[in-house]
Formats: sequence, C-alpha cells, structure tokens
Amino acid sequence: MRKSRILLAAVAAAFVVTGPTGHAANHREAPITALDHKADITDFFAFASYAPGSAGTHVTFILCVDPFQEPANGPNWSPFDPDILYEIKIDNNNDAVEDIVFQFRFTTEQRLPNLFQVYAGAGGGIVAPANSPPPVPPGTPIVPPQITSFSSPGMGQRQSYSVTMVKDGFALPVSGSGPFYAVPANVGPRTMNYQALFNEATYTVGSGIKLFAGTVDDPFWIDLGAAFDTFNLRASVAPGVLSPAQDAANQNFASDTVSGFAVNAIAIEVPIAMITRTGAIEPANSPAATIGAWGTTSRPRTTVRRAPLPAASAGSFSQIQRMGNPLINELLVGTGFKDRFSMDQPKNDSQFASFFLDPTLARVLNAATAGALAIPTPPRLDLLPVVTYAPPIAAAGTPAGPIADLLRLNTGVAPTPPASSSVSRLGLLGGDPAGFPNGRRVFDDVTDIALRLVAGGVLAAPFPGFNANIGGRLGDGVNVNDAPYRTAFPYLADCPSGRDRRHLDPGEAGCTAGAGAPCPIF
Ligand SMILES: [Ca+2]
Ligand SMILES: [Ca+2]
Ligand SMILES: [Ca+2]
Repeated sequence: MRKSRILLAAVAAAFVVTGPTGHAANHREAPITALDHKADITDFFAFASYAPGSAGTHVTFILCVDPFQEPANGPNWSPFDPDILYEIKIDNNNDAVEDIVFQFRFTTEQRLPNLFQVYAGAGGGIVAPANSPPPVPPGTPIVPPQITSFSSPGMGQRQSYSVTMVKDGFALPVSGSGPFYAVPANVGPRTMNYQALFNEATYTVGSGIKLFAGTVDDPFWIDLGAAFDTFNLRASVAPGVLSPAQDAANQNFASDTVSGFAVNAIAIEVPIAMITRTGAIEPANSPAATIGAWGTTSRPRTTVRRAPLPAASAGSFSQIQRMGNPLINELLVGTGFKDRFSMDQPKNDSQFASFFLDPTLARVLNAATAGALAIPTPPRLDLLPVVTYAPPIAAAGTPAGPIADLLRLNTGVAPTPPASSSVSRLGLLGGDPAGFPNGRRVFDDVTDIALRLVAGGVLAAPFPGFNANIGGRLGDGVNVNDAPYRTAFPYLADCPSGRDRRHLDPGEAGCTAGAGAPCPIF
C-alpha cells in the first residue's frame, strides 16, 4: 500500500458503500502492491535543490519504496530487491512520455554466510575467551568490530547498485566514484555507525550528479490510524478542520503513525540543464521550464522457481507500480481501477479522468462536515493544473499536454531556503512557490494540501461557495515529521535505530518528534 494515498483511499472506499457514483464495484482484491511490498512505491519527490551550492542549478528526485520497515527487524532487515528495476522518469516536452530516465539496479553480496545475522559488530571486536572450547583457540575473533564502512568485516549483506541514464535512445551508465553502496537499516549503535555509512554512501559523481540509496526514516507522516478508520480523526481536529493556531504550528496534534518506521529510498540530484528540453536553465516564465516526473517499479516478465536453487528471472520488464502526484491514484482513482492505473502509462490517464473531474473525496468532505464545507460543482476544472501543464505551476503558454499524473515541477522557480520565514509545509497553498503541487519536497504536508486541493478553489480563484475557514484549514493534525530532515542532499532523515526506535502512539508523551504534549487518544 502507498501510505500517502491511504487517507483518501479509506475515505473513498467508505463512500463507495453508500455513494451514488457508478464506481461501486465489489472488487475486493487488494491492489497488487499490497501483495508486493518490495515494489510498492510509498512516495515520490521532485524539487528544486535547496542546499547551498545546488540551489538554482540542480533538482533532486527521491523514490521511496517498501513501506513500514521495522528497523529492528533482523536478522535480514529490508534490502532493495535485485529483481526490481527502479526508475525515475522525466517528461520535458509536455507529451507525458518520458524523455529522460534514470534506472537503478541492485546487487546483493552475502559476505558472512556462516553468521546467523547479516550485520554484526561491537566496539573493537570480541574474541574467544580463555575457556573457549576447542577447536576455536582463545583470542580467535568471534564478533567483528563495529561497522563503520562498507568494507567493515561485519557488513555481511552488502548491496551495491548501478545507475543508467537513458536519453534520446541511448543508455549511458552513470559512473564516477563507485561502486555505489546502499545504506542498510540502522541496526543499532553497537552494531554500526549508521551516520558514517550514510556519509560514505552519499556520492558526488561526474556531470554534477549526486546519488544516494538506502534505508532511511520514512519521510512521510500522517495520522494513519485515524484516517484509515474511515476518517475518524482525533477530536482535537475533527472533522478534519484545524484551528488557526494548529494550522500555523510546526507541531503535531495527533500521532504520526509512520513514526519510527523506515523505507528504502533512492535519491538523485541532477543539473537542471541536464533535464530541460533546451539543455539550459529556463526562467520560471518559460514554457520549457516545467517538467513532469514520476517513479516506477518493474519486474521481469518471467520468473522460474528452481528450489533448492535460487529463482531465475528473464525477459523484458513489466511495470508493477508508478507514482507521480501523491493524490491522484490514492485519493481519486477507485479501488477497482488502482491496479490498472499502477501498471499503465501516464499518457493514457484520460481513461481515469472521470475520477478527478468529480472526486468522491470532495463529496466525502462535504458529507463529513454536514455540508459546512461546500464543494464545487463538477467538472472540477480547478484540478487540471495537477494533471496537465498549466498555471500556476507551468508558465502561461506551456502546452497543456494530455491528462496525465505527473509530478510537475517548474525548474525556474527558486527554492525556498528551509530557514526562510516564507517556507511553508503547505507549499504553494501556504504562499511558498517552491512546494507541492509545484514539485514536492520532503517536508510538504501533502495530506493537508491534497485535502484542500480536493475541497476546491485553492489553485485557481476560489469558487463562489468556498468556505476558506473550513476548506482552507483541512488537515489530520500531523504537521511535521518525527525526525529532522537533512538540509542538504539527500535531504532525508536517519533511519531510526533498531534498538531504540520509537513509534509515537496515541496517548504517549512527546507527540512532536518525542517532545511536547501527549498525542491525543480520542
Ligand atoms: Ca516527453
Ligand atoms: Ca518519519
Ligand atoms: Ca498533515
């Protein structure tokens, strides 16, 4: 499952039971990625890099997969799947067809085949004591030293990866200071120095490209428990309308269900001039400035199980999932159509247009607020900037292209420095031009933004019935992540320690990253 779409999927599913739409198919099967977690894309980010040295010249893409990793979950933890082709795709000429693709493939080594867990370490190492039974003599190394690098002996399960850039029909390997290693889960402080591994695995390669892959803090946050209980939000924010003070606060008023969990992330920073169709940095008012990006996971068409030998895969790749915006498939597309959506191409998304020209979610919000939240009358043309190239994201004069779920990013819009007073978790809706839905940064509160987008009137001029006091403050009460993001590439936070990780649950003290008031229960 994709976490960032759960809120609305839950609400929409509830509505289908009683709603008047024609999509109430009794399709009870779980979407394919509920059965294939390794290929499950949890989130996709594309944003103007905001670190000094990259701001104004580079963009960063992040693809997260494999949700709800428990960082304590030894002895094998959660590596990338060497069978999966992970891709980040970019359209730069408005036809919703990829022009540039970055492909990632992983390889796994097992360097400690005789040990019972794949990572091990302690201090300077532990040797056999004086009473060690034969044939192991005293002094023989038993436990390797703490893992501090990818060459440490305790790094049993070591993953490396290759990166290929496909452009104009040519596949170019991205090489440089490799091999590129993926950071494992943060097993615990005795076993490894996770920070050292993270730093070693943040690569600067040729052509101005930076790379990172590894297990990190899940950058997404949401009160999943309340949202998934059919929009049963905590009383402090029920029925999903924040007070002005809550809306303005960088703290949480409900528990972050994803806190303490990890995901696998692939991040790449590239020069803007490498991805625009003109090969130049375009100003924000240029029709060539806006790109559309999305991530995909694919598997070989054929896998042969050969027990007791390893399975063998062959053939071309077949798409398992894609993700552009954090709200189209998750909030708007009906459950019975999500698998088709996941496997199809963005250029074919007009087949799903009815879902977002009359979003069921908007009707749920209207009903859940007993009509206090008025919603626009379909067709919802105000949502077109999310699914076509249009202002306020793309410059006036940009060809709209087909309806397609791409995460659109105007590469000419300067990034907002994270310390700036104008930075907003609400992105474009909060007056911060460099945030979602103009691209998406890790700290953009896409749950709240998506609710407000769907409620209507916030991208274009508000529709006449729009109640800004309600529709403009929709939210789940989780405003910030549970861990501090890096302010430089790859912008992600550390994987929680497996030994000491904490899920900030309802009723526990420290609702905001372990500090502040208890998280409400009711
Ligand atoms: Ca294209
Ligand atoms: Ca998190
Ligand atoms: Ca939120």
